[in-house]
Amino acid sequence: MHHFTAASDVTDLPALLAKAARCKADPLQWSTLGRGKTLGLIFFNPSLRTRLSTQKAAHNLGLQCIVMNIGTEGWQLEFEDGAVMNAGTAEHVKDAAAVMGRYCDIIGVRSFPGLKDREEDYQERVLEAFKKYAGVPILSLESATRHPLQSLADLLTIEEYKQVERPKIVLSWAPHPRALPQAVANSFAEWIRASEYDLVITHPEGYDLAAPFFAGHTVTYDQNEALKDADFVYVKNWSSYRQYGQILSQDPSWMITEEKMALTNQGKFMHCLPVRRNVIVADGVIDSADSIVLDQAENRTYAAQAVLATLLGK
Ligand code: AN0
Ligand code: CP
Repeated sequence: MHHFTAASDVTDLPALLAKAARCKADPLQWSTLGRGKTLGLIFFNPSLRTRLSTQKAAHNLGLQCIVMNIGTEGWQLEFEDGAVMNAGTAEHVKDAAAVMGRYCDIIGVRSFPGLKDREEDYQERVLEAFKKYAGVPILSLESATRHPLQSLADLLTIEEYKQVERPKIVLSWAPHPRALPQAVANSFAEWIRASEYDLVITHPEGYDLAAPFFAGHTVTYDQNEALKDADFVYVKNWSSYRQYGQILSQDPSWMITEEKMALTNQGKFMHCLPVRRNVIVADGVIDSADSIVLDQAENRTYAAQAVLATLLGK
């Protein structure tokens, strides 16, 4: 594995999950693996979990970490090849990424989509530029279209809680007042496929994910039908892919309530956080014994640790 930006970067997913579980069982077992090496984490967007869990994972491996809020504290970057830079942008990503590659052995990048230009977002312009110019492995901290560290932690959590070999896993859209990326939902669907589980995706009309992400999964506009007998209910808002970046529905009946969870097989409630309480999910659900959101957040550390260890050659 050279970069970690999508499920397809992983050659042996069961082995990576096993490695994450080993990291959780004994977090300091490879505490000198990263000695003398530097992980750079750069953020074009806010973060709580990704920022803290990835730093904690680095600490557990003896890896030094430097963090920069590049979106607010860095020079405004140019991404256009051959641009005449006589306007707003102060530095070309060609130079910025190459410089960071001289300071860091691995670079983590968080870069959300603009949600205006679908082609530009789905080409992963920022992530691809860092891959091209940094000269070191690139770790996605959530890109325009994917959030692989989240998905790996989600899978680890499902492995911990599943009671049958092939649990019923549901991904449900829920309402949100702002336009959010499709990245978490895309990635969850992609990683569930990579682990050869079945997935039922439910959302209102117009919210279909891009075809490569929902391919092979069941899609229904009937949320109650989807929730029936579910073992895991993964909830997330995303904006429309088809009418790109738009909010087509704020229908409050899609919020996950105790009544809806009663349709499931005492299903576990999952969300990547941050979550808007009583918009996405009722307090009674997220605060219930069947909510595993804190386990997901905790597992972010061990997902990141397994990935960093792999990038360091372990
Ligand atoms: C982001 C998103 O939906 O992609 C980050 C989630 C981990 N969420 C928000 O912006 C609220
Ligand atoms: N789940 C997640 O990635 O959270 P942050 O945006 O706070 O990092």
